[in-house]
Amino acid sequence: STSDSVVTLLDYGAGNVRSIRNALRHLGFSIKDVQTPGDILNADRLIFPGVGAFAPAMDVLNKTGMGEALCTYIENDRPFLGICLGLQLLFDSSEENGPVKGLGVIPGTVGRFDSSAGGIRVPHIGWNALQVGNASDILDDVGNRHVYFVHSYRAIPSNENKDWVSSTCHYGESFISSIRRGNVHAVQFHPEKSGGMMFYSKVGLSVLRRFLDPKSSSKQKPEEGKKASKLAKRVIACLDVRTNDKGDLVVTKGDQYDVREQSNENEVRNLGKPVDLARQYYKDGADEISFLNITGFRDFPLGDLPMIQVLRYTSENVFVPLTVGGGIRDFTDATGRYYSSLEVAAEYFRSGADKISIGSDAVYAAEEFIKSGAKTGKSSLEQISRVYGNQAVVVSIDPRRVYVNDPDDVPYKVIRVTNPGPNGEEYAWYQCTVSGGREGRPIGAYELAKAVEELGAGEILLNCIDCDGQGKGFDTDLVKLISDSVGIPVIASSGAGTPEHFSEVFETTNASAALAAGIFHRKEVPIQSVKEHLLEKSIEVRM
Ligand code: 1PR
Repeated sequence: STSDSVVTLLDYGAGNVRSIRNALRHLGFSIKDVQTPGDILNADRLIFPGVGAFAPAMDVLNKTGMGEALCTYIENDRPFLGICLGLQLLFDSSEENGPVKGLGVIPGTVGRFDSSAGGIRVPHIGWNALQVGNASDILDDVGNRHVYFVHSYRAIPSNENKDWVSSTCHYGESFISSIRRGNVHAVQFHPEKSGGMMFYSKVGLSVLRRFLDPKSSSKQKPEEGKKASKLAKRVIACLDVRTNDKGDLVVTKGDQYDVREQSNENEVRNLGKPVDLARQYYKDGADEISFLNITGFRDFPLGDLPMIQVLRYTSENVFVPLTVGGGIRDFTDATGRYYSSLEVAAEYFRSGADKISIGSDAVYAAEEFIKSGAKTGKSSLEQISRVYGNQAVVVSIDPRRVYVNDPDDVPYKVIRVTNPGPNGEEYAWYQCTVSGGREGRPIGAYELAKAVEELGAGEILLNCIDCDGQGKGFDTDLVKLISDSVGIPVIASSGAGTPEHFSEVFETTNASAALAAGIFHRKEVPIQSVKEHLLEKSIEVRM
C-alpha cells in the first residue's frame, strides 16, 4: 500500500482497539502500529484511541517517551486524531483517581460528571447530540445526527481552551465533545461505534474518513429530518446464543427462559445465525447489539470458541456497540488449569466486545457483599470494572416475580403491583436467579441492583422471567423500581410485543434503553417501526 493509505495507530495495549482497527480497514486503510516514539514523529497521520483509565495511560506515555513525541507531533501541527481518553489526555490534568498530570497540550482539567447536579446517570452511555461550531471539518457529516458516547469523565469548556473547542455536548452540563486546531483533532465520542457509511445513520465512519482523507470529502448538504437534541433512548437487539443438539451455534429464544420447542423432538428453537442476524439488526438501526451465551454457566466460554468467532466476524462490519455475556467467572478446567474471569473478559474484549455482561457471578458477589458489608475486590465484577472501567461492565439480572400478601412477609424490597397476583396478592418482590433462571437465590432484584452498582457495574440489563417471550409488554413495575433506585443506566428487557410497549416503558420509568429479542427475530416488528413510533411520541431516538 502507498503511504496515502497507511495510518499509524498508537495502541498501548490497555484494552479493546479492535473496533477502531476494523473501522480503519473497512475504510481501505492499512495500519502501522507505533513501536517507538520515532514512529509517532514519522507518522503521516496518527490515531490515538485512548482506552482504560487516565493514570495508567499517562504512565505508559511517560515511561516510553511517547508522551513527549506526541507533544512534539502535535506542536508541529501534524494530522492527529485522539478518541475518548485520547482527547482527555491532551488536557493539563484529570481527577480520575487523581489529580493526575496530563500531556498539557490543552488548558483545563478533566473531571467526573456530577450526577447530583443535572440528575443524570453516570456513566454517560449512549447516543447524544453535538453542538458543532465552525471549522470542525471532520464533523461535517454529523449534521443532525447522534453519536455514541461512553465515559464518566469529561472536559469542560472555558475561556482558556475556547480556541480548541470545535463542538460541545449537553449532559447535565455542557462538556467538550471535540477539539480541533489545524490538523489536530480529538473527539470524546466513538466514531468507530457511531454507525457506518451505509445504511442507517451514516455518521461514525465518515468522521474517520474525513480525518484520513480530507481532500476526498466534500461538504454535504445539511440533513433533512428531526434534529438530534439530547441523549437518545436506545433500542437494543438481543441475541440469545447457544449450541443446538446438532452442534450448530444458533440464535434461540425462550418462552419464560425455556428455549426448547413444545414438540416431540423438543429441540432448541432456531431463529437464525448469530452473525447474520447481528448484521441485519445493525442495518435496521439497532443502537446496540447484545449476545448472551445462555449456556455459558455450564460450558466454559473460552472452550466455546464459536462465540469468540461470532464477535470477531460481527465486529468486522457492525459499527455500533457490542455486548457479550455468559459464563464470565473464575474457572478451573478439566486439566486443572485455572482461568480468571479477567482472562475470559479480556478475550471477549480482544474479540470485539465493547462491554461484557455478568449474570450468575454478579448474584454471588452481591450476596457476599451484602452479608459481609465489605468489598473483597476479588469478584469478577470488581476486577473487570477496575481494569476496563465500569462503563465496560453490565450486570444482567434474571428475576422472577414472587407475589406476597403483606410487604412484611419477606426480608426483601416489596412493591405494590399494578396487576394483582393469581390469588389477589397486591404485593410482589423480584427474586434473583442464577444459571439461566434455574435456581432462585435469597436476594431481590432491588438489593442486587444497589449492591452491583457499589461493586462497579456501569449498567444494568434488567430481564424478567415472567415476561420473557410473552409479548405483553415490559414489567414496568420492576423497571420503575430499579431505574429509580440506581444512578447507572438501566436497560429494560423482556416482554416487548409492539412498538407501544417501548413508548410505555420510556414514559412510565427511567429506563435508558429497551431491549427486545423475539419480535425482531420473528420479524413481527422491525426496529425502524419501533423508532418511528417513539419519534411520534416525542421520545428522542437515533434516526
Ligand atoms: O449467568 O453470567 O452465565 O449469564 C447468562 C446470561 O444468559 C444472562 O444474561 C441470562 O440473562 C442469559 N440467559 C440464560 N438463560 C437464558 C434463557 O433464556 N434460557 N436468556 C438466558 C436470557 C433474556 C433476554 C431476552 C429478553 C427479551 N434471555 O436476553 O432476550 O427477555 O426477550 P423478548 O423480547 O423475546 O421477550 P451468566
